[in-house]
Amino acid sequence: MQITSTLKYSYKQRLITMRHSFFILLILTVSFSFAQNLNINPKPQHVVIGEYFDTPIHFNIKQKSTDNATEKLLSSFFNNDNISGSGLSIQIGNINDRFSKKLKNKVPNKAESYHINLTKKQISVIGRDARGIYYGVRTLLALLKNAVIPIGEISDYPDVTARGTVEGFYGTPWSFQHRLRQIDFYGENKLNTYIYGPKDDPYHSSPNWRKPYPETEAAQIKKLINRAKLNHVDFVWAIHPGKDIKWNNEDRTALLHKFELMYNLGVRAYAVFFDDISGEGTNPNQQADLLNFLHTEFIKKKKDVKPLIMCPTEYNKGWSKPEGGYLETLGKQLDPSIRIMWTGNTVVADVDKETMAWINAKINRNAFIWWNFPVSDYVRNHMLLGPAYGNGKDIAQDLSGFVSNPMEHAEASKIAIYGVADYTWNMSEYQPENNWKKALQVVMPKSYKALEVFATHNSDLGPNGHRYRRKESVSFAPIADAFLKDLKANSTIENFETVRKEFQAIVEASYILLNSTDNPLLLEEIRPWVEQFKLLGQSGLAMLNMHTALEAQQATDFERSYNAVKAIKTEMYNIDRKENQNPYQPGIKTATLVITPLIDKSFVYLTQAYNKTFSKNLGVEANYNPHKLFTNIEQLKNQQVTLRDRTLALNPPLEIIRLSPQAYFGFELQKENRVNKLVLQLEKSLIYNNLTIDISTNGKDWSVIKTEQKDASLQASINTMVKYIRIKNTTSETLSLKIEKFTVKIK
Ligand code: LOG
Repeated sequence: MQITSTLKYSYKQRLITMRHSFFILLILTVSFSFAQNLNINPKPQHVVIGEYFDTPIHFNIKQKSTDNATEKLLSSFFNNDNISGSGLSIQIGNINDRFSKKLKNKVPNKAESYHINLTKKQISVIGRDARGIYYGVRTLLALLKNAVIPIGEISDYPDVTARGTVEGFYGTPWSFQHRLRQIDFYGENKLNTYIYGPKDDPYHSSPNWRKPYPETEAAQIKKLINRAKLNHVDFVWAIHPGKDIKWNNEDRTALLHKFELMYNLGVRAYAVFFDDISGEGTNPNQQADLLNFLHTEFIKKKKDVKPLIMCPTEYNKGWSKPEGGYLETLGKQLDPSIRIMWTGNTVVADVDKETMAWINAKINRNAFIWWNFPVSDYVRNHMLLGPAYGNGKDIAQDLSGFVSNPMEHAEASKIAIYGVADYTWNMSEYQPENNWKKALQVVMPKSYKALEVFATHNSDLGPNGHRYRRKESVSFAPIADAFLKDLKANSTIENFETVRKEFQAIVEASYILLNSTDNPLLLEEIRPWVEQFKLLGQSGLAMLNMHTALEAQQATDFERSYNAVKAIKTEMYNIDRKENQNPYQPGIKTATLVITPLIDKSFVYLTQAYNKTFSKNLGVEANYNPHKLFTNIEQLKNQQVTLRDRTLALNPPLEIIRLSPQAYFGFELQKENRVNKLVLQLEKSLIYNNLTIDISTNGKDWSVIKTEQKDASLQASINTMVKYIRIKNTTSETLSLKIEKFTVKIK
């Protein structure tokens, strides 16, 4: 009996369990697919929803404990047209408000969290704190924009405490208008941090960090802070005093005074950056001392100011001196509340569990990640429009913050920032590609398909000093490979039509973008690249015509298409010489990883095949740079050199370069060449006397040449045949230098 009943029981139990799990499975499937379609960025942590009902026209809103920001947000949606006493009841408030009594246990016990309960009769939005309410309302409004509302619940909170951006790049700082748009975008996507630290704002860095902002700039900062408040974004004002700071009372007071001035403008969160400096300012004991002073004399006294954030001088593992000391000193001495930034294993890097374990152990706290993506200040001729990917999805517990350093192109940077919002909110579920596709729709609601074609082929950086690369043209790459293989094997090109369609798509997408109206500011930023992209597509089509003509043995057709490719290349060259003429990486490069090499290689191959068949001698010269960098400095090894109008230039690195004794950098020419004027310009001219300029024809026997100091630069008139030319540290000490310009003229 006993046994039977157990059996019966367990059978029944099993049935129940089976039914139960079927039910759960159903809910999961529904909620999963629905959560996918909820179209909420960042993706909420927990969503359980079943069926849904039509979104009503009228709502009856009751709000408690909402702040200014939330009220303003609500009034952007609810107005006299859709508010009515008989409408769908919506209650909004925090865990202490009476209406939330039954539901408050469902609000996750985390900062900035919220819970939304949705029934046909009523929607409740409960936030743990003011920001939680605000985020709950953000989610609510996203739901109400759809034609149907789900029944169920959403419990949500961010994984990372501080999430956002650091405007920390070199180059033209964002405009006031762009900054306003950025801050709104952060609010929309639940990012809570904007660190203001553009390297080229004179009042952020030396020597003007001591001075107050002029009236216009001050007024704008005030407005930005107000806008940030309305979006629940912390406006963190950063100062970069390390280039010329003196460790004395006068400068300490000057810093405190500047903090006070910024406080008066409304700043309630501060950062101090010591990156990319040399000399006095790099001393960790002094840095810690100063920050602790600011902590006690300012942060603690004010009471309404957030903990300090600092960027160390050794801000990545590659630069932390092997003998150690710097980071450990900060770790030990800095007040535990002060957050320390970190870019990872190198300047530009993606971070993972190991990265975090290494740095966190050194600094006795969780590092605050400064992610150098999509910043393009060291590859200014490229547009970085690909997905934000590569960081570990298991490091949420190891961070005190995560901010992205974007491009000087604010609007274009939103594509990556949209991803950062999702990644930092719900890390383990982050899907870079899906997120990226949604981001394209957000920045260009109408022309997003054209933008996708463009962005697909404009994401890599090309070779660069930081060795950071991104995937590009991912699904097209194997097609391009197969095309070239068939072409070279002289066999039928299987992918011909697919390649033609891609070139066609490139041309069409470019026309659509160039004439799009859905985001004029974005178009303004990308326009020269799109023009270049259009021409590239057209050159691809002409290249294919060369192939068709060759197959058909049509010499006239072949030569016309050949000339067309060359003419289009000339047009592209002209754009490259006209647009975006910055002194670092001037010009406009597009689709450099897959499409451009495909066209260039095919062009050469087809021309050679034609020359052979028709005994002709059409040129295939590509205009590439045959000269190389010549150095024994690891930090510089991947830095690129550019040849323009017979001037060979080292692309100036943005960071401080360390030259140990005997270290050198210079050029190796393709062959012996008459070389003329050499110019070396460093940020600090004091150390020119410690350097020699040597030349050689074989790389073994060197002669030192005469130099002169002129216009704050070191110059030499060489006027002789050389193959190697180098700048060398002849002292017995390591020199730190910031190279602003290094060029030689080649005859
Ligand atoms: C600078 C930053 C610059 C970035 C990329 C940090 C902490 N500092 O090499 O201003 O935008 O790299 O070039 C940096 O990353 N120096």
